[in-house]
Amino acid sequence: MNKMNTNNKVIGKLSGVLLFYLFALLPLSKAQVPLLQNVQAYEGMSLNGDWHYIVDVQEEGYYDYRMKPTRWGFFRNAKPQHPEDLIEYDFDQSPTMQIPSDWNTQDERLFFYEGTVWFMRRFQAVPMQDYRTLLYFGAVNYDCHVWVNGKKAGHHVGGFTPFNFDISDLLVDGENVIIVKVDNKRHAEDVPTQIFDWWNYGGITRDVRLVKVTPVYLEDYDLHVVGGSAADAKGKTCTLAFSARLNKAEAGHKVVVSIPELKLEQPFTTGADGTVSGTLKVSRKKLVLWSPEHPKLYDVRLSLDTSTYADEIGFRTIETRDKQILLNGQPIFLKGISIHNEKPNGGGRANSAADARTLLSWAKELGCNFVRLAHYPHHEEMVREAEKMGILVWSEIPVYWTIDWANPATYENARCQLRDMIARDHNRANVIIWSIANETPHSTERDTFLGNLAQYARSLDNTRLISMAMEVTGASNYVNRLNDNMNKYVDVVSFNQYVGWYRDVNDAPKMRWEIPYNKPVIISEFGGGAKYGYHGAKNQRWTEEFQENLYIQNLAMLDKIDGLAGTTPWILKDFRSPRRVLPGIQDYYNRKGLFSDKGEKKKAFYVLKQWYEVK
Ligand code: GCB
Repeated sequence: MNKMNTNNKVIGKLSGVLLFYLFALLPLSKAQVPLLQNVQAYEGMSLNGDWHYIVDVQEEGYYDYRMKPTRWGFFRNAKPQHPEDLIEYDFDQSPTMQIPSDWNTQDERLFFYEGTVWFMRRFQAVPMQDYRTLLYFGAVNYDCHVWVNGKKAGHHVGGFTPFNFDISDLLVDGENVIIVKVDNKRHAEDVPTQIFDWWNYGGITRDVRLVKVTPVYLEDYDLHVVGGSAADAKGKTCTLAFSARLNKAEAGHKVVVSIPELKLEQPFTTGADGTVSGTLKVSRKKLVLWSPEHPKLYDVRLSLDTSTYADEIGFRTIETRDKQILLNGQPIFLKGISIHNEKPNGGGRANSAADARTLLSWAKELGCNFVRLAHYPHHEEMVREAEKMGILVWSEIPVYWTIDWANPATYENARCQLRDMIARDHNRANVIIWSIANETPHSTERDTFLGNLAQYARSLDNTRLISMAMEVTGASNYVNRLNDNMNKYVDVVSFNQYVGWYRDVNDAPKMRWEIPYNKPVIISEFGGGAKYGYHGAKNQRWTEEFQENLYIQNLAMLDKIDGLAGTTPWILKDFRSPRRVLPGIQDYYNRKGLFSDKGEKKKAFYVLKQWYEVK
């Protein structure tokens, strides 16, 4: 018996719960719809598991020999009908790969591969009146086309944000086939661009689900506590702001939000544009605010007409006052660490709550109350687990290094990634910073691009802080000046600096930092490489002692920065990068981790931990 038959049996059982609504005769459309808020609350069926795959180096399954998209592509999942038929592929005879995953660590032939791989799986569907079906992908890196039963469902670009298609009209009664073409080739106009310092893991890297929704559903909702808590603390009541949007502009739908523990329940009725908004009042004494020390989440029920969905939402305020960051009205020092979304043991994309818990528990052990999820939106579970563990989050889009600033399509790509990052996580109390870029070279085009992104982020969410990892533009006489036109758009001024690694560690005590903006400062990166277990003198590069000394010198230097409100050293764990080729030391790992790729602690870990203990 092949593996796909086994899967079909399991799915067949599950399909009893999932019945699909079919409009067999309606015209077929490409059906990407805005991201569904809190997909986890919906009934559905996981499409994780074994998918057949075909490696397609020349995109034989997509283009004809004149490089024109072909009607006869692999998405047809064709089978010979007659003995003489020529069909040069067969998904059912091709190997299977566990999804979600990156192909680089699943098939050793694909370790360095950057190109196209096709995936196929089947599932059973049974038609049912009154529901629609969304096909949801947590993330696919990088460019993907999706077909259901040979018909195009849609196309998506961007490797780290979720997306969903309404595939109701493409489903058939009985066996259905999904085919996904994934291409992770790099291009200068992409986001990220052609070069970046992390592994370009390809594939369907996050969960795939079928999601059952009513024809009119709650596409998005937001619930947060209003205002700075400094102001609220004086009053007797707090205000919670609620807003929601249906997938259709229809008036007269009843939306009820309730928080049983606070005995709050409030109905709203949608206007002609299909939205609602309003406030709920709660006694200040009763409302327990979310904080790292007490990461309180409330069970929240949201109902639309006759359906009810559950979420867990925390309430906190975040604001800046001069050079301070205030959480719930109180100054906070952000004891952070940068993290890549890579598995804790060895490489590979992290793709589960268990991976997230391990990485975050290491950050906790270090004494962190904050993590920088670099350089792209991480798995949703990283954010959710961090929220439960009381860890604040900086979340970022991969506008990294030298983006094609003047290209409108590149801007549109970055804008969509920003939109979907915010769409997914804007109800998570622990997310306090949206970061729009990392180490970008100064130019007028870049300022326009990033200025527009910053304004767009604020228009989507004005309840959080905006930042980006900047660079100091050079030091003369040991004076480092931060001079970036983007200063006016950000709430928090952040920059990366590598004294001790890309310049001499002995410069550290002499360094002065001039940051001419009355805003809090985060050092979003510093650090240096060490190979775990390699010991020697403190001036011997790659030893743990070298890295330890670098941390000692840097922390003493940072302590002198006026307005320092936090730091996220680079980085929690050694991570794979094609730029790091030194044999015997790097072996394709960036070795700046405080933990090795296998999770062993290096000496510098204890230096930072001690510093955080007294911060
Ligand atoms: C940086 C980048 C980061 C690199 C790091 C390094 O400034 O932001 O992505 O991995 O330096 O190790 O050089």
